[in-house]
Amino acid sequence: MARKRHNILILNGPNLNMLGVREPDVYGFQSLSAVALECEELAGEMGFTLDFRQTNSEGEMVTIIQEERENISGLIINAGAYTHTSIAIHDALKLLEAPVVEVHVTNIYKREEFRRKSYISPVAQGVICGFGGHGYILALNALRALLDEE
Ligand code: DHK
Repeated sequence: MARKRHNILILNGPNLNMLGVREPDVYGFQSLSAVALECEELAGEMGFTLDFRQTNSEGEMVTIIQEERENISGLIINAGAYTHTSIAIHDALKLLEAPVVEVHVTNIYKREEFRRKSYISPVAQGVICGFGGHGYILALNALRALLDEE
């Protein structure tokens, strides 16, 4: 029987469009478009359809999650600073049946105290942080393993 083609959404929040430029000593030199290219290549090899997005707006993140909730087999989310503040994104993620993988470029537990609280983690299958842009690749591999189990 033919395998189902999985649609994966990678959703990035505020300031992640500035990767490579913003605090490179903290976030590294890799741009978000370079991360997107690597993810697209791997997703293609895995047979996934990938939608890679970024927005600076909390409301738009909520709208995207609502709109995509029935289309996606998995979500990788880096909500940027909204990770630490957004009950709205937390609530939107509860709409999903698909697994959610939370990603952060940096190790949020090694930084300021206010970054240690995540509103995403309680509604995520797992969390990957501290591996730079490679975290998104790790997240795609994690999703593939989860979807293979289905
Ligand atoms: C990205 C941000 O923009 C911060 O606000 C978070 C996260 C950490 C990251 O490491 O990818 O605190």
